[in-house]
Amino acid sequence: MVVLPSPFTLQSSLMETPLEKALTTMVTTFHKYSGREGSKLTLSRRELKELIRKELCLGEKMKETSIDDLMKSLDKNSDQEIDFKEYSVFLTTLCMAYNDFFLEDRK
Ligand SMILES: [Ca+2]
Repeated sequence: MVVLPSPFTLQSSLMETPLEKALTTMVTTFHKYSGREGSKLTLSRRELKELIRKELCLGEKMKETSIDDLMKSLDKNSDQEIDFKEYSVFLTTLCMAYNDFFLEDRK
């Protein structure tokens, strides 16, 4: 396993780069919603729905059934909660989609 320095030890000496800001946003956005009800370290269906609706443009267009389907596909251990690892798979999927749009755009 690769051992990385803690971002908090680096923070004092350096300005955050855009990529580091993006990482911070990905982490803090999770915790902004995960702390609302139940376990503070996981997203319930309601918390996931809020996050998608408020933080992603596509969320406004998503139907309840689509959110249910998304929840089911992300909830790998079927505990009805989205933990950080499951959330990071969701972000990776979004990231890949953004990359596809980016590549499509450059054609
Ligand atoms: Ca889960």
